[in-house]
Amino acid sequence: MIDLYAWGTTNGRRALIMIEETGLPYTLHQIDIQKGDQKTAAYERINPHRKIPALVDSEGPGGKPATLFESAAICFYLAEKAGRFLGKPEDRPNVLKWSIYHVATMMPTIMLLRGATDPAIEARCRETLDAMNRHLAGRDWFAGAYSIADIIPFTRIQQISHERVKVSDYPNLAAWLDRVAARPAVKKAMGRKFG
Ligand SMILES: N[C@@H](CCC(=O)N[C@@H](CS)C(=O)NCC(=O)O)C(=O)O
Repeated sequence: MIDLYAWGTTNGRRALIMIEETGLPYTLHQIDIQKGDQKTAAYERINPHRKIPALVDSEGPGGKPATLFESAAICFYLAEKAGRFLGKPEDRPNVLKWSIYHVATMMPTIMLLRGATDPAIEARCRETLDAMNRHLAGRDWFAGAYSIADIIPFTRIQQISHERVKVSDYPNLAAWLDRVAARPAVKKAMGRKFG
């Protein structure tokens, strides 16, 4: 049995998209971060950092329970468990490098954009979006077939809302966003109501 603890934020929906894509059965536990559900002693035992999402798999490797936090780690774990979305062996290095790029470089940069008026921050964000846009020229997905390298960045790119820095200025990235958004599992996860 898989228990997913989440709320309807970019990080929460990332895990939700991933589990919907795998088709694995799961139970969703809504952790209302506005109410402070993430700060209970019971939840703290699952994630000492008191953030969503988290996942508990009662049948982890070797039949033993596995507990995960960090949405990208949850994506890697579920992809491995389902045996999908990690790419063919020849695509694996690209799945790995783009997944880590999104977590370690793209996300911390794009997160600075919210309400930013500093031209240096805007320039850094444009540089990141431009790198992804150039990579996606002539490609449907980041690394071969649709994979976690597409699932991991989706919610972060989708929530960009800035007066001057716009995804629509990056046509390959915008087209990729539409392709991911059109997937049934993504629609289901994005449409899930919280609260
Ligand atoms: N890097 C973490 C970030 C987790 C995170 O910041 N979660 C936020 C919601 S998106 C949260 O739980 N906030 C509640 C709080 O800070 O108290 C991940 O990807 O899972």
